[in-house]
Amino acid sequence: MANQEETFDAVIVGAGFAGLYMLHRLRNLGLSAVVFEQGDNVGGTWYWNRYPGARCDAESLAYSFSFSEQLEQDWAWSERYATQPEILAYAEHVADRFDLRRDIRFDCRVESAVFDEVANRWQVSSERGDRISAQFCIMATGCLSVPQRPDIAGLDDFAGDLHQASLWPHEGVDFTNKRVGVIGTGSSAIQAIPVIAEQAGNLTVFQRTPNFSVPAVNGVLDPQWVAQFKANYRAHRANHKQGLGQGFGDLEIEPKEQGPVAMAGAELTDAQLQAVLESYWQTGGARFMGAVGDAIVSEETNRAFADFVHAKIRATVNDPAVAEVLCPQNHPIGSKRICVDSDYYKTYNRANVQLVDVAASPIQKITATGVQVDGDVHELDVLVLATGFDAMTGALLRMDIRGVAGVTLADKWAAGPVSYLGLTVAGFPNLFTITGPGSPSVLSNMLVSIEQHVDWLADCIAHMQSQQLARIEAADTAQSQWVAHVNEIANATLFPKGGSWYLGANVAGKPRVFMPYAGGVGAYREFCDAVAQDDYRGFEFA
Ligand code: N01
Repeated sequence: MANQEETFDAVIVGAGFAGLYMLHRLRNLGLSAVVFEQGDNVGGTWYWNRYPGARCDAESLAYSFSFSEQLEQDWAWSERYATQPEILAYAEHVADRFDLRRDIRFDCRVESAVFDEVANRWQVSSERGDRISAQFCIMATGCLSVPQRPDIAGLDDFAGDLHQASLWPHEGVDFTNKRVGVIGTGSSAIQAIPVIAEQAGNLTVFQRTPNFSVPAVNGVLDPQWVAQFKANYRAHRANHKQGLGQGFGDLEIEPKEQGPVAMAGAELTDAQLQAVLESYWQTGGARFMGAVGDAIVSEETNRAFADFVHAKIRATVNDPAVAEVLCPQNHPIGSKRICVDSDYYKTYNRANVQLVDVAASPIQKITATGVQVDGDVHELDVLVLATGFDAMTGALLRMDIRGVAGVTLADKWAAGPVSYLGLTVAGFPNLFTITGPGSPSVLSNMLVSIEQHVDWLADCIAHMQSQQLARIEAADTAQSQWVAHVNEIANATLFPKGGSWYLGANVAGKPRVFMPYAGGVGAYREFCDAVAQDDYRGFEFA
C-alpha cells in the first residue's frame, strides 16, 4: 500500500557531497528538505567505490568543502591524495557535524519524479513507497554512479568470485594466493592493479584500450606544510574556484596565479618542452596536462605529450613487447580522462603479473573457470570488473522523470543531454541537476563544481522565495544557445576524439555527445554569476 503523501519545500536525490551540502544550504534558508539515498550511508561515489587502492586524483586540500572555515581548519588530511576510507570518513564527519542525517532516508531509491503543472510541484516516489510533494526537485545523483557491467558472454557462468570495482564488498576481498583477473584499464583498474598484484598469487590484466597514466607522487602530508597552506586557505580556494584550469589544486604554500608555463607548446623549443614535461612528471598528478596551455587543443603539442609518456612507459616496463601494448596509440592524451597512479607501469615487471591484449584478440567468453581469449582459458579464482560507468546521464535516466505535458527526460535526451548551464532542462521546471551534463563536472575538481552549483542554486531559490515565485524554467532559446556554446568549446579541443565515457562511447546505443563543459571552472562560474545578476537571464519565472 502506498504511503501517505508528505510535503516538503525540496527533495534532494543522493547523499553524496552534493546532496549533503545542498541540504545544509536549504536548511539555512529555512526550507524543509528531505534527501533520498540508495546506500545505507552518506558519501555517494566514495561509499560504493571501495576497490583496493581507491583514492582521489585531486589534491586532498582542494578536494574538500570550503564553505566552513572551521571545518577546513579542523579536518586533517593525511596524504596528498586521500584514500577512499578517509574521504568516506570526511563525508560522515560532515553529515554528523552539520546534523544532516536526520533528514536523509537511507536504503531508499527514487523511482519517479513527475511534475504537477497545476500545483508547480514535483511528485516524487521511492521504490519502498514514499510519496513526496515538493516545490523543488534537486538531483544530486552523481556523474559516475551507475556501474557499467560489460556485455561479455558467459559472465554469469563464472564459478569463482566475481566483483565489480564500483560495487566493492564492504568486508573487502582477500587475494592471498589467488589467481586474479582484472578486466579494464581505466582509472579504477590502474589504481587497483598495483595493490592487487602485491597480494595475489597471480594477476592477469585483460586490456582492450591502454590509457595514459601519470605518477601521483603521493605521500604523507607534512603537518607543518599543511599549517602553512591552511594559513593561506582563502587565497588557495579563490584560485581553485576562479583559476584558468579545473580547480584540482597545487602544492604551493604561497598561492600563485594558476597558469600554464606557456600557452602553446610551439612557443617552446623541444628541449624546453621536455624540461617542462619532466618537471610536471616529477611533481606528479593530473595537472601534468596543464604543463602547457594547448595540450588538449593542439594536435602537435598533444603528440609531444603522448610521446613523452610513451618514452616513460618504455623506460619503466622491462619487456619491450609489454611496453608497446601499454602505450596508448588510438586517442589523444587527455581526451580520455588522464589516470593518476602509484607504480602502475612498474607492476608489469612483476613475475606474477601478465598483460593480455584483448584488442588484438577479444575476450570470447567467460567460462566457469576463467576468461577465454584466442581459444585459451586463463584460469582464475577471482575476476574483477573495472569496466566503468554509464556516466553523467545514467543515474538520471534510470528514474522515470516527467516534466511539462508528461514529456519524459529520456525522450527529451534521446539524442543526447541538453540543458541550460548543466543545471536545468527546458520543460522540467523547478528541477535541478547538480554537476549535470553541460557543466564542468567530471572535467573539474568535483568538490569545487558541487559547491558552485549548490551556492548558485541556493541563491536562486532564495530569490524565488523573496519574490514569491512558484516556478522557474529554462527558456528553450537559452538552452539551445548554451548547448551550442558547450559543443563549440568541446569541438575546439581534442576531447571529442577520445571515444570516451565523456561522450557516452562506452555504453552501447548511447548517443555520442561530449557532455561536460570544457571551458574551465572560472569561466563557467563567471557565466553563471552573470546570468543571476542579469535577473536570471534565460529563465522564465511564474
Ligand atoms: O572506468 P573507465 P573507470 N571488454 O570507463 C574496459 C573516475 N575515477 O571506473 O576503453 C574489455 O575509465 C574499458 O576498455 P575500453 C574517473 O573520472 C576517478 O576506470 O572501452 N574491456 C576500460 O579500459 C574515471 O575516468 C578515480 O576499450 C572492457 C575500462 O573497462 C572514471 O571514474 C578513480 C569492456 C573502463 O574504464 C571511470 O573510470 C577511479 C569489455 N567488454 C575512477 N568493457 C580517481 O579519483 C569495458 N572495458 C583517481
